[in-house]
Amino acid sequence: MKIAIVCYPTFGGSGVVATELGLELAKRGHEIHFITYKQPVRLALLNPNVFYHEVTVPEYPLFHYQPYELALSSKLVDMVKMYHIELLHVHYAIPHAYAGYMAKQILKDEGIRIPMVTTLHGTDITLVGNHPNYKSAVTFSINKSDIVTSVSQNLKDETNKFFKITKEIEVIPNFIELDKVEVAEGTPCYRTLMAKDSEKIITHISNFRKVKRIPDVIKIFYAIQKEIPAKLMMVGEGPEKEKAELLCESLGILDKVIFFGNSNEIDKILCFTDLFLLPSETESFGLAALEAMACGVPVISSNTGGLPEVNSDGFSGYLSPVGAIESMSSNAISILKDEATLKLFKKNAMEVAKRFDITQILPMYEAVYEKAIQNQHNTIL
Ligand code: GMT
Repeated sequence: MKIAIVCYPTFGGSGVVATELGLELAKRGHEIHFITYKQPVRLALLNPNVFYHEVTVPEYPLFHYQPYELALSSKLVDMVKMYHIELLHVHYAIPHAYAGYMAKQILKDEGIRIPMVTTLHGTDITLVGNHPNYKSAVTFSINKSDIVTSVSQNLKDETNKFFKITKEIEVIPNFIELDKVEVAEGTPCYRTLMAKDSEKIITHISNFRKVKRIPDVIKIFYAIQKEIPAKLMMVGEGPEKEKAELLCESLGILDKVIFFGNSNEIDKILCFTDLFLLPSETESFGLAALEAMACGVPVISSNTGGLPEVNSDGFSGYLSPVGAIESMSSNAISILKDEATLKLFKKNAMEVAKRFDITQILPMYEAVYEKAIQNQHNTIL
């Protein structure tokens, strides 16, 4: 199939999922065209089936806001015609589903029918899309998609609760490419670079937005290091980072916390990690938690959104109510306190991650694409 994938190219779950999905589809022989404003961070172009088309928005002094949706719609139309693309897969409703719908309409006017699959990722529904300024356009573009998928059952339920959705939403969970995870037995882990043998390594990875509850991460670590020698790896960039550094300083733990910034070496960091913290306010899925689990890292998380569908309470880690710092800290300590317990949780985490291996999930997307194309074909007939 010839598929156009529209996504956000930045560090962040939806862009990562879209990129990894496209690359895997390309490996299976599909022709994949990424269409976005910047080359996605995890996109490797050395594959004859992978194309990248940049959307540029010409600046004009009259515009206070540059019309990205317009440029994206036009680019989609042009690329569909030029490369004979058969299907649009847009990740994140805002504004991609809206721009995709416009492209479909323009193409229809020229006698070209193309189906659109929209994948909902979370913040496009729970945080941004729900805002009254966006709601009607988001509802419209979801309902006008040919097939809608969501990354968790919880996100499907939330979408149906907050929007008047007339379409059935199919749940296709996020995935991990277990083959690629560099923690195979015997791989060097460079643990000694980051901590002493006696210290446990705790990690948090996110885009440091308010929704990630960064102060909770630090407070949980503060409680852990009082009981167990430990270091905290803070990976990512975002608006809460500066405050996080100040909080570490005021708690007197700055020497135990390493702020990495954005990293393309997540697997390497997870390789020497003992425990992952994700106390988010909401999380439609929690891809970062799954990536940790795939590297055999147990997860202490909140029990919000889709996290209970990923992290198995008392098995791959523990779940606590949002903001329950004490419970998260004592659960973390209970995992880290002896080697046997830690080893068991590590093994369990990897076992749960196996359910989300790309080899299980990718055929679900292929089936959805085939259905969308077939339905389109039947409508024309
Ligand atoms: O919250 C983020 O880290 C970014 C955000 C995004 O839109 O890229 O992530 C959302 O999509 C991810 C991939 O499906 C999910 O794993 C995250 O849970 C979800 N974030 C939220 O729901 C807050």
